[in-house]
Amino acid sequence: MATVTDPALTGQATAKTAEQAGSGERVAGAQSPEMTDGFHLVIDGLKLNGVDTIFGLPGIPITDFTRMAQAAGIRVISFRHEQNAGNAAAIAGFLTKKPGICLTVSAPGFLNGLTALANATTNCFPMILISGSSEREIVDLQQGDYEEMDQLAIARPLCKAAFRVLHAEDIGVGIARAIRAAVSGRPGGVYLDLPAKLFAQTLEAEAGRRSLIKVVDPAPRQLPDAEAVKRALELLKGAKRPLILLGKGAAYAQADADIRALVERTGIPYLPMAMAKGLLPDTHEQSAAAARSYVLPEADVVMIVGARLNWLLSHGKGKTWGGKGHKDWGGQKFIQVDIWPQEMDSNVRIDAPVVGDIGSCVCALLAGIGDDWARPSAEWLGAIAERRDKNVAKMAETLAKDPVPMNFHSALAVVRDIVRANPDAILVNEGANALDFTRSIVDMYKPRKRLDVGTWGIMGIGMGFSVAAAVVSGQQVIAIEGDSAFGFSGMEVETICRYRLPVCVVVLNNNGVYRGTDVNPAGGPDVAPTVFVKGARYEKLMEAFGGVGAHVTTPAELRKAMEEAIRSRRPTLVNAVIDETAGTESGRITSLNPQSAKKK
Ligand SMILES: Cc1ncc(C[n+]2csc(CCOP(=O)(O)OP(=O)(O)O)c2C)c(N)n1
Ligand SMILES: [Mg+2]
Repeated sequence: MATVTDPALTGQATAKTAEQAGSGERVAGAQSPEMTDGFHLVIDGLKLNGVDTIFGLPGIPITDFTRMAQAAGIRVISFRHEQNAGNAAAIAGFLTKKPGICLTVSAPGFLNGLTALANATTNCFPMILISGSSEREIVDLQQGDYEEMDQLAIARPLCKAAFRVLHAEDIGVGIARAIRAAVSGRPGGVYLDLPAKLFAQTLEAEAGRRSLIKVVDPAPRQLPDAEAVKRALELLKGAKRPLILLGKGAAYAQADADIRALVERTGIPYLPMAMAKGLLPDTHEQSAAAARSYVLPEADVVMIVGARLNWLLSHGKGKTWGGKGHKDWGGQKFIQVDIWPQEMDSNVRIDAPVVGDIGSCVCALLAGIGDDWARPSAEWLGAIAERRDKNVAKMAETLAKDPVPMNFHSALAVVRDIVRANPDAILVNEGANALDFTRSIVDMYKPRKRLDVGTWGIMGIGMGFSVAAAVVSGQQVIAIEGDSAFGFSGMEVETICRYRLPVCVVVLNNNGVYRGTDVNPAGGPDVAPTVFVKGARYEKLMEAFGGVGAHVTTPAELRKAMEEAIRSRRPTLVNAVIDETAGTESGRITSLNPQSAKKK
């Protein structure tokens, strides 16, 4: 007898007969070959490669796909906007070293997901954006199909690789190529285009099974050259004022113990980039974070591990690094550890490039360091400690104040305590002042616990990152959000409530972008472009979907609301009203705003 159960509903992805697959005439049961189709081959191909979660948003042509994937045991997390699903996939990729999958409909859904794909590529997060698309021949002749768009061409310049599958027989190869492209070498975003017609194509199940590929060793280790390691260690050994810079590539590598050993066995002071915070606890005695403006120009040899000398590090030159003018180099020599050879010399000369995956490189460096490495001079360490202690004491004084109204510092002093008491919680952070103050005030204690706006300083990652962090880790998530930043993805509080995720969102509400005090220079009825509705009740958004809302105006109230959120693990939004005059333009990057030549 032919199988009559709908495979989609039994969780068995490939159990179709020719008649179910729509081959027309009823075939004599025993002889009819088991059939499969594009839907099931994609699901089987993903499952074969360990994909257990898809972040997406249904619609033509992928609605049935989401149902079948769920029936087949894949967790399908459905969002309210594709950009948030894309951001979720990207950060799932960062946290797990496996490509995060985002699934969208054609044209507008695809475009909504594309910002996240481009952002993932910029940040070296492995993700695959899978979008349904319209019919090739109609798109190519521009005959006006439903949601017509040449998606592959549009995606290609914005991601690491882009593929399209036209035949069911090629689904296995398409998925394998997408996975390899996303996670091997320098990770990034990959686009996989699946035209509507592909899903319904049928194939004999056995042939389908044989066409799938389980990718062997998707991110092969890349061992550094022994000469390169030797060159780097010689340079480091000769340093008088060495410094180590850790980037999010180092966090991604999941080589936590070796990275810590490298820092501790050399005794070299280190600076963590924002998402590398917690690789070693921020309270570590070798952290030079509180003396950043001293160590960057003063260091003579800097070893960069999984970070890039981009704008976030002032391109490795200019005044920040002790150069006279903004294009002038300081006197440092650089060792750079990175998987991508072309990263070297991107901004300044790299004297000792070490190319390979971070884990292998750090391992090789450790082997070369041995046990008798001479620690940096007491003079260098002492000078750093002096500045650090002074800055820490100054900050402690500011944090101890209890101004009315509450400001960034007094609110974040509470968040700092809560994170210290819950070091496994994942902190998501976006905004301008809300970002900068959180990064400098809130210490992280464990690797990959701080997720933020990354290389682009992009707003809108908040709720997508929060959902994914909770889903893939099961840990409590604390999202510290500027009120503007929150607005970019705020509707996903419904998603947080729907999946009952342990996410505590804290909106640092200063009534606007940077602050809430700007006035309309023309004096008309419109408020200034940076100003929002005063006293907005963001907490009610969470309440609307069954979560917990809290409106707080003091540090004590904030502490109570956050503690309760963490104790209950219920979706919570704390609307923390802070002084609307407290922020500065663009936070710490005011200087990037162009100045008008015309006098005001
Ligand atoms: C996608 C995107 N759009 C716009 C911006 C510009 N931008 C930078 S920070 C920010 C919001 C700052 O306000 P808020 O989140 O309330 O933080 P605050 O400084 O007030 O604490 C905006 C709109 C951006 N970085 N990304
Ligand atoms: Mg604000």
